[in-house]
Amino acid sequence: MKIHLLSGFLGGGKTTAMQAAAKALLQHDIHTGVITNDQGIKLVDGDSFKSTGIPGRQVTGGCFCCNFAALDSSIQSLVTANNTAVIFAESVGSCTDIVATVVKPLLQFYPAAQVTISAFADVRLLQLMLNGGTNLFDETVNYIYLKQLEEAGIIVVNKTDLTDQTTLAEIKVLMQQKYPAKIILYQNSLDENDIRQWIGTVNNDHSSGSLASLDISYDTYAAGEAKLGWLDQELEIHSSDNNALQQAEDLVNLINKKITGQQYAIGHLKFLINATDKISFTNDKDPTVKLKKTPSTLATLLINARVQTDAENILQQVSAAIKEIEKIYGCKIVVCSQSAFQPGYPKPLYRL
Ligand SMILES: Nc1nc2c(ncn2[C@@H]2O[C@H](COP(=O)(O)OP(=O)(O)O)[C@@H](O)[C@H]2O)c(=O)[nH]1
Ligand SMILES: [Mg+2]
Repeated sequence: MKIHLLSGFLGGGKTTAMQAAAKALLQHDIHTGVITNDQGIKLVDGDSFKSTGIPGRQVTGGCFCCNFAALDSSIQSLVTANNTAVIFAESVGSCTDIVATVVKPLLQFYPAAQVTISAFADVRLLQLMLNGGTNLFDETVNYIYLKQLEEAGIIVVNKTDLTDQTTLAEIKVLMQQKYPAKIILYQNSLDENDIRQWIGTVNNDHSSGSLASLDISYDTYAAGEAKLGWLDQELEIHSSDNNALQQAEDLVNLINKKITGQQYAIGHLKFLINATDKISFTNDKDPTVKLKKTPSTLATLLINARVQTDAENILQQVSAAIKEIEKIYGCKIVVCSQSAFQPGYPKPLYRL
């Protein structure tokens, strides 16, 4: 069995890459599955995987390290149900210390398994981090970001299509200086050839047994996680004029506008409409989104927001956006479930 872990900060492109890789392997009849992970419970990524047909499990309510038993049972469940030979498992984007708390325990539980760890980094945020950190995020959040890169055997500098050749050349020099011993890939995860190259790289990587556990301050790590607010909300939009999808689209764009308007740094802001259409905003100035719309009296919307501010502040912005859309359109928006919190102090089950 192969277990390929994906780590790296929120919005780096983990889900995109693992979905593309799983799809590619399944097309070659290789039994592949994915495991998603989050501090929340209602997840855009987990739900959107259901509509892709890729066998998947979710570890919710905390990171892999604090929920190792749930990760283990997800692995076993995939193997029992689908005879899975290759598993991609994506850890929460605010989580680090994966080598000590996940890779090493996995190697003990599954000594015959190949375990790899790839840290994904959005090239644009990476550029800021390499140039002395960014004041976009708190320095404790920057600490987590750099620890994620430090411990991984493979670093995927992702979204290379969103930068220019000169900047990329500068980043390559800086990365080579900072991480001379690591395998570094420069990748566009929307490109099948790049995904094939990443699959080839993880396939051939047998170095995880020699990866070192991090020297890390859990107090700083916990402080960084606590800077990020988490809001998950399930909504129903009831439209008497058959315009529910237009209202969902406007609501999504308005929430993004309000949160960026407050200058809160976005880890990720994800939406799932009618359990199938996924919309994602990260830290750059993402454009507004346009959906294909059919007349409909009802639309469902799942919101996952991971943003650097108190969860209460995110909730306030979302609630204000809901009220505005209701007023403009005369529609009714019902909050079906809601969870707003800051992640707690990380308490790994194992640390080796
Ligand atoms: N242009 C571009 N966009 C990407 C790439 N990889 C991911 N994305 C987008 O970046 C956003 C965040 O990606 P996601 O996979 O959800 O990141 P995660 O939080 O690390 O799982 C999504 O809108 C993706 O479509 C890439 O290589 N190029
Ligand atoms: Mg993800």
